[in-house]
Amino acid sequence: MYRRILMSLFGNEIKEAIISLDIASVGPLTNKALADGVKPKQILDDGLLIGMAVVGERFKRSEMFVPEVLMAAKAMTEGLNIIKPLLAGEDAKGKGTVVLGTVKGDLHDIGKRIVAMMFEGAGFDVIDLGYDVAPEAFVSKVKETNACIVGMSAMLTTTMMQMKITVDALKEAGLYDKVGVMVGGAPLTVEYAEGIGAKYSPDAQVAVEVANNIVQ
Ligand code: B12
Repeated sequence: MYRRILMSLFGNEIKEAIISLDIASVGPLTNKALADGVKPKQILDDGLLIGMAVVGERFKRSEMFVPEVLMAAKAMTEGLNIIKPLLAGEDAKGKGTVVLGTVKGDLHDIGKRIVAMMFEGAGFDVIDLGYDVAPEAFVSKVKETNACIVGMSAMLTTTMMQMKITVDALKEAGLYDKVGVMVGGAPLTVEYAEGIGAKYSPDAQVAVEVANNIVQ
C-alpha cells in the first residue's frame, strides 16, 4: 500500500518530467524513487513508459515535434540507464542468446532498448545490434552467436517489410528453423507477424513470456 502511494507520487513526477522535457530531473527522481524502495519495474511501467506514451500521443496530434520527442527520449534514457542494471539483476542468466535490432531504414530504438533490458532481466544474453540494421547483419550475428532468438523492431509502416526480407534471408542461410523469430513495434499486428513466420509481442512484458515459451 505504502509502496503504491510512493510510486504514484514518483511515477507522476517522472512522467511529468519527461512530458515537460526536463532532462535534468529524471535521473534524480529515479534515484529518489529507488532510495524509497520503489521497484525498478514500477518506475519503468508507471513513470518512464507512461511519460513517453503521452509524448507519443502529442506527437501524433502534432502538438509536439521531432526535436521535442528527441528531448523526451533523452529524458527517458536518463531514467532507463539507472534502472537497467537493476532490472538485469532480477533473474539468473543463461537462457540463451537473443540478437535484437531495429530494422533497416528505421531509427526508432527506445522500445527495442526496453525489450533488451527486460530480456536481460529475464536471464537472456542480449546482443543489441542497434538501429538501421540490415538483414545480412541479423543473419551473420545469429550465425556467429548461435542465437536461440532473433528479435526485430520496426516503428514505421515503410520499414516493417524489412522484417520479411530478414526472415527470407534467415531461411536462405538455413537458420530460420534453428532460431525463434520475434517482432514488435507500433505498426505491427499479429496477422502481419504470423504472415511472415514470426511471433508478435505488443510490449516488452509479453515479449519475455513469448521468449520463455520459445526456449522451453
Ligand atoms: C520517439 C519517436 C521518434 C524519435 C525516435 C527516437 C529513438 N531514439 O527511438 C524520432 C524523433 C527520431 C522519430 C523519427 C521519426 N518518426 Co517517430 N515516433 C516516435 C514516437 C513518438 C514514440 C516511439 C517510442 O519510442 N515509443 C515508446 C516505446 C516504449 O514504445 P514502442 O516503440 O512501441 O515499443 C514497445 C512495443 O512496440 C514493443 N516492441 C518494440 N520493438 C520490439 C521488438 C521486439 C523484438 C519485440 C518482441 C517487441 C518490441 O515493446 C516495446 C516496449 O514495451 C512514435 C509515436 C508512437 N505512438 O509510437 C513516433 C512514430 C513511430 N514516428 C513516426 C514517424 C512518421 C517518424 C518520422 C518519419 C518523422 C519525420 N517526419 O521525420 C521519423 C523517421 C525516422 C526513421 N527513419 O526512423 C510515426 C510512424 C507512422 C507510421 N505508421 O509509419 C509515429 C507512429 C508517430 C505518428 N503517429 O505519426 N520518431
